[in-house]
Amino acid sequence: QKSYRLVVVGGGAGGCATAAKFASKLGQGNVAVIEPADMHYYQPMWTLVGGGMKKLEDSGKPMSQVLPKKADWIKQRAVSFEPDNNTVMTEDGQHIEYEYLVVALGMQLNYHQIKGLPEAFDTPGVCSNYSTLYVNKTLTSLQNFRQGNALFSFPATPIKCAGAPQKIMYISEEYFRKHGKRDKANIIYNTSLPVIFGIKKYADALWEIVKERNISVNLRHNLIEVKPDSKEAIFQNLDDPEDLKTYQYEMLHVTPPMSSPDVLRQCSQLVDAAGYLDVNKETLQHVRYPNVFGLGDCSSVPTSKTAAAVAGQVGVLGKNLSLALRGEKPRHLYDGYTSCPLVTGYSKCILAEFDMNGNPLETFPFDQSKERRLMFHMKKDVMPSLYWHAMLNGYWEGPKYARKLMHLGMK
Ligand code: FAD
Ligand code: UQ1
Repeated sequence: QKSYRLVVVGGGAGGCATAAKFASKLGQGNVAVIEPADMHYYQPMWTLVGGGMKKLEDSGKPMSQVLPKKADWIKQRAVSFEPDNNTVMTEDGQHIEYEYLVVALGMQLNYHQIKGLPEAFDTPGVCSNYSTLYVNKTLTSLQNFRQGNALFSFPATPIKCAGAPQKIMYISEEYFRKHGKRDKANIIYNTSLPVIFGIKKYADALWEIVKERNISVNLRHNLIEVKPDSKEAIFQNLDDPEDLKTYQYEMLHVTPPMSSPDVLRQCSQLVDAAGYLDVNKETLQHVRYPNVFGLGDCSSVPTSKTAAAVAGQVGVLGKNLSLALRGEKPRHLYDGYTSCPLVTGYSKCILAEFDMNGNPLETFPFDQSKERRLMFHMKKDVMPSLYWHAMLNGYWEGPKYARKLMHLGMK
């Protein structure tokens, strides 16, 4: 049995950044990261991979290169938590004991909840930017597209990066135009949500874009089945569950239902009713176990789940955990900042930034609901280095100070 001052479960965006902060602070042998994956992926790049603007290989680095050298990497899947005994169990039967625990497990993709998946991914035209297994098929589907419906789905669960299901649709629309087959494509966005986007300011801008670009949007439509033999996708009307609608597809981009990871959901002491790690939404400390903190997609914080949100949380969690390690109470508060760069094609982007209450919280002193080339370059060319070099080393805590600086002297 091993014992650490700090154990971090999950070495993704939030776990890696947090481990980096504390591995240097607490020193060799005091911090462990439990993470089974060989590769660490910068997932926000997958939108661009699907559109052929980046390669899948560009989005990943070996886990061994990104996790902090001063932390012990336990290359195992966590299989259960015993918060009353300060212990995490791993798949190979190790009991890892901690003084403090940080949970950063991300989200689980549940493709299997759609009938016909994942098998239909082996057939033409079915793709998904959300997984390394299927993201390359998005570009192939665009290349092989002849004529018919290009369908884009959004599931009836919370998801990470709620803009991504439609970003690839705008990219596809431009792809078809560039390759002379726009008039052969009927582009349809079928979303489970009652809105095109959760924040009105950006939703208004997006409605203008879909109108202008002749894209059909159907609200409250939930993908429940894929029939690859007949190339049909079946959607349920969420306002009238008996009402099922069949759409033929030439291309179908699936955003899967998602949930908190099973390993977490199974530990009732740690989670809320929805299965997410039950933390105080401002301090990120667990509501029942003061030596447990959590951040990122697996937490109950009611903000839109993004890497940008994780960046802000890394700062707050870092400061509060430092206080806790010295026996003091957490007092730093997360403002709910999150951001979604809504890529609308091969050169433009709306940079949505907002807080937990759905109010815009924009960094730049201009209207970010307008499509801009500058924001596209920030997303494509600046963000990846910011992520790999600053964020994962614990140095990027979101654009809070940049925003304050740029808004100096303004209302
Ligand atoms: P993750 O980074 O997903 O890390 C979770 C880690 O936990 C993984 O390394 C996993 O291997 C590990 N793990 C899982 N199970 C176990 C287990 N049992 N034991 C131990 N470890 C385990 N965000 C933005 O800010 N901007 C964007 O433009 C954007 N676009 C996106 C586009 C797509 C297509 C996708 C998929 C995501 C996008 N995101 C974007 C969201 C962003 O990637 C996530 O919000 C972010 O990675 C969340 O960080 P996390 O640390 O919570 O989880
Ligand atoms: C951000 O901080 C971040 O995390 C590294 C992202 O994830 C890739 C983002 O997409 C965005 C937009 C931000 C916010 C950063 C700035 C400079 C506005």
